[in-house]
Amino acid sequence: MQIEKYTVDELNHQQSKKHQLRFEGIATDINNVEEVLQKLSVFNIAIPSWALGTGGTRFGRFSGGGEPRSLEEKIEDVGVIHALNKSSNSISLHIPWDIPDNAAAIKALAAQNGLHFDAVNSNTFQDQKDQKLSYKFGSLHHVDKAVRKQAIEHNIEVIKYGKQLDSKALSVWLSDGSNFPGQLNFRKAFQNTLESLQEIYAALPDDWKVWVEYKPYEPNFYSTTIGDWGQSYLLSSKLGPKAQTLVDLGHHLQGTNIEQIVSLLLMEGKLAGFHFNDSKYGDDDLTVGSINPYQLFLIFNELVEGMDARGMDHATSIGWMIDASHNVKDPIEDLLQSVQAIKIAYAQALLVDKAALVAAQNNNDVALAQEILQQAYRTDVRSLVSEASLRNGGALDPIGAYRKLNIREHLIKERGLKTVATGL
Ligand SMILES: [Mn+2]
Repeated sequence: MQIEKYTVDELNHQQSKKHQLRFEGIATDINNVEEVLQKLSVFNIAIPSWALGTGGTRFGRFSGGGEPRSLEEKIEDVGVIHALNKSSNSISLHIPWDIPDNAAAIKALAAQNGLHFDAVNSNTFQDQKDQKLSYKFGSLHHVDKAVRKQAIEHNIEVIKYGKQLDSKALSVWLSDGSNFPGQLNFRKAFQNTLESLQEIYAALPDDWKVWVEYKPYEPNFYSTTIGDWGQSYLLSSKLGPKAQTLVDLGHHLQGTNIEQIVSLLLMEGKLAGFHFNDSKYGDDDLTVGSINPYQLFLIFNELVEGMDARGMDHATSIGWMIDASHNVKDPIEDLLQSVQAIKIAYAQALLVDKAALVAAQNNNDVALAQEILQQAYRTDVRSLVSEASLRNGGALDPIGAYRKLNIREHLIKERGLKTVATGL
């Protein structure tokens, strides 16, 4: 379904007095408010095609009504999100879950919704129907060269689909690892992975990147062949300038200082981008900002500082994407909440008084340094995010608008109550 802009404008109009008061309150406090608004309005976060259906666990899956039944309907759902928040102008496809049979038609549909295609994601962590060899014991690291070859060819095929859609990056996450000590020779597994990735790298177009994602455990519970940022960085360094490390917030052990990892990857020009989510225990795939919004802010503080230090464009020089999948929420509401949380953290990071922070650091004034960070973090920036959305033609309150416009009811009417999104 398409959202008529006048319906969003009407809702904005109803809330405009209250918004104006809040916005003016904060705007007078910020010296460079127009610059902050400009940065917020060009900042977009990609939506993965697998996040539009209700996720499941190994214990079960409880689908919601009106889930997208095809790639076309997934694109329409991202179109709904983007029409409301004007901050989700791209979609990231997972192959083979979402193979574009007719790339030209798919591209045209995306363009109608104001969307383009972000990174394409390969999948060698499952066996597909009619697949010749199994990935039970891994893919790019496999002891059998024939399995590695099959996985390499799959990745090259994913690049082919991505080229048809004007994607510019291949995102690789491997579940390759071992469940028990002795199962695997770590060095050989790493070398096999490197050699496989080198073949994939050779097939990348000149203006493409390959993003190497890491994860400490699950589905393997003793070792993962690309288990942390060091292993990913080692691979991406050996591969060359088109390879970079992808940080997924949920792919860290508890207590890991993710902001420090981000800072150093940025320093080395090796930060590919982000998969945003939140977690309490592990790779929980919870809504961004729902558990630890302060950590998200601290990460954005390093991102802004590090990108500015290298003269990078905040909006375009790094891949920004949500990677989450929920069991109980309406996926569109969850994604709207996630994008808002990201924009709030980004806005807060833009408010950090950098000169004062540098001075406090140079004076070893620990208390003042903390005050400066928390001054920004404790600022209620929601009206700034709303103002940026309003100026872009989006809703002041995207999730409120989604509910008031009864979009899920419309989708259920159109698609049925018992639909299951493909892929998950
Ligand atoms: Mn991820």
